[in-house]
Amino acid sequence: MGATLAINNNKDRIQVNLKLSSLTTEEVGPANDLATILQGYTSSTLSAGDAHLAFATDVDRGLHCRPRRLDCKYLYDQRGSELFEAICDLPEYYLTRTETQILTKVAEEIAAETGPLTLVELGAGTSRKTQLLLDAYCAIESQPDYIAVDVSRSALDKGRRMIGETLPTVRFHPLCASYQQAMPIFSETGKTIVVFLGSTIGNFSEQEFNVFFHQVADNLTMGDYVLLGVDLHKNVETLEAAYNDSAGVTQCFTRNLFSRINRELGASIDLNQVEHLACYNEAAHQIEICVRFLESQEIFIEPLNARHRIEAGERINTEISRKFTLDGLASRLAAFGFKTRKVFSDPDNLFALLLLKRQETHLHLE
Ligand code: AVI
Repeated sequence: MGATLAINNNKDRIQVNLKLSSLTTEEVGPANDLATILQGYTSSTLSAGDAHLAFATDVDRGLHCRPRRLDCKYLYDQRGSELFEAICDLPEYYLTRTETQILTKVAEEIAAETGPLTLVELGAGTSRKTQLLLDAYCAIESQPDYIAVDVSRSALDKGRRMIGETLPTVRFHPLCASYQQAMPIFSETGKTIVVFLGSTIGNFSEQEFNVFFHQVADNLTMGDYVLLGVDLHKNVETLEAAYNDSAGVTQCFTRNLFSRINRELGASIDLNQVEHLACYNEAAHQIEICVRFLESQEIFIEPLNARHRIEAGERINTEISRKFTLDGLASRLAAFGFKTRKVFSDPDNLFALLLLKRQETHLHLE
């Protein structure tokens, strides 16, 4: 089964999905030369010029919205990715630490449950935590394929160097792309586990969550897996401390988005007058992060020659981080064709890893 995909062509994609849906992943087998497929694939993702214009357009659109908002994916330029890595090491940011503890314990069990396969990680960053998983797959497979997907090329480069040093038998394939751009590759990778760690799913709105799982289900084949990291409900103090750290790294991370707008879009926002706020909305079970402008300022978007006046006291939303309960999640995921095979948590139930298996055929004809 050598499915050749015209990846930007919905009709072709549907045809391939129809073919794949009648097979299990064991029957499909891995693509012969993943590196070659990925090379062709990368050239179809956004060019630098297109990406710059998309950034300008998205910022302009978000500033026209009420309440004003910016897409959190733009937090992760090179500086933002470095700051996020620093956040992961903060004492208040229990998420990474706890997820790492869980992974350390259960990586072998996950590999034993799934057997050898291709790992595709969405939002891989520098692949730090994933090393634990890759290590377990190296024990059951001589040269596991690992596709690291991220919008930050610098993070992917760092990950490639690290994995090259620590796990040289892993075939590391960096893919600088958004999740949506990367998903059609799932049908080219044979038996697959999609790894989505860090509770990044919490940064999606309800609607984005549904679209995401719909697309993941559509692009996977029966018998494929998803490993999902989720942050769980807990007390407000712990949650708010994680997003208002005493060293001020999260404030720098949020402000960096505005400094990126200055750098890349020709604006001249005074960052000292931009305050980071992070509060837990108990009814919505989500941390809400925004900036408050301490004095009125103009945001100029040079590529579009657009101007936005932000008044003193006005807020611009930059991120939500939703928190989950296990019961609610498993039943919601079942609706997309995912059976929860295993749930792993820490003794304090701060965080959980869900191992999901793609079940019945799920055809979606647009
Ligand atoms: C990437 N994501 C899961 C982080 C979170 O916890 O929602 C992003 C973050 N923003 C501020 N601190 C961490």
